[in-house]
Amino acid sequence: MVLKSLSDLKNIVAGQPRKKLVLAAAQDQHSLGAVVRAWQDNVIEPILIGDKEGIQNICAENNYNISGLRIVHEPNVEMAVEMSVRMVNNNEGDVLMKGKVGTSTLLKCILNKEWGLRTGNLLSHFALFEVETYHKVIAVTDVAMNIAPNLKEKIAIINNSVSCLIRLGYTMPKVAVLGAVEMVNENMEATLHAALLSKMNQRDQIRNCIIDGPLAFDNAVSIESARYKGIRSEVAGDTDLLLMPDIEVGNVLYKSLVFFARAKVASLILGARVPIVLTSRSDSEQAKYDSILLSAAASK
Ligand code: COD
Repeated sequence: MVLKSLSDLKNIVAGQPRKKLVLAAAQDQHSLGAVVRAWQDNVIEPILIGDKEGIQNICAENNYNISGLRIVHEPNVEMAVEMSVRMVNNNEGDVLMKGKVGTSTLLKCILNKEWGLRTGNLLSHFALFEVETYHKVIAVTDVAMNIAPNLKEKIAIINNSVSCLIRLGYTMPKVAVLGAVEMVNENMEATLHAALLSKMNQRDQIRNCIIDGPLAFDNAVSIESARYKGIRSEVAGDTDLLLMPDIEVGNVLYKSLVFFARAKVASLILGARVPIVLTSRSDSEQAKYDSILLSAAASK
């Protein structure tokens, strides 16, 4: 099974029990809009932590009906985030979501050694895109958390993403490790990592997926381009997951897909005790809603 569109996520969560979602610093219009919609669709049971008056004003102005929803009043943003993370740590939530708070504030709380959501695994960001010019949904990692992952970290990032794809119903997702070129160049570290990751996959040191690389972006997503360059690969042109060399390449690709290609996106932080919805402020309400669906589909 592969996802053809982000709306397929709805079929995965249909009939599952509602997941408890804790919205940290909930006084944010797009986040509240997405959460209320997912609540009305029976996907989640939200708990809103933040400035109660701010939350109620936003909901009143936008006609979001929140009667019956649990709101915990904590006007201080840092305290609201800490309280949210502690609740999830205490098994009171299945999913954590970022509201009106900076990304690094939330990430630092999640990484807190005493009351955060670490598991011993590397945490990594995972984004799923629906883009008209590709024949299925394509996942991209890591575009927002790990800045310049080394080889060991790239293995953990692949494992987090492959586990997530398998929970969504994939078997043996195809992973393209990106470089600027498809040949190994000893001066380009990304190509060296790619070759090692491919070999480790062939030797079953990285399992449950098919890895190939280095692949340049064109031959990762276009079979014509791969054929033209004479590349024989099971992954080329049919990639399910693109592994980025670093956060800059990843973040620029993410934003290019959204702003130039009008792609739809859903994203999560993986590797913590629960999936974390951490969309950026510029993401639409639809992206936040689709990310909530993804978190519900990915949570155990
Ligand atoms: N997974 C697990 N543990 C981690 C991770 C990770 N990905 N990153 C750091 N840790 C642990 C370290 O082992 C250490 O124990 C502790 O956390 C602190 O590590 P530092 O000092 O490297 O971490 P910080 O707090 O300075 O930075 C962690 C961030 C995630 C905030 C940092 O990596 C970062 O700023 N990433 C980019 C975030 C960003 O700006 N994204 C763009 C959004 S659009």
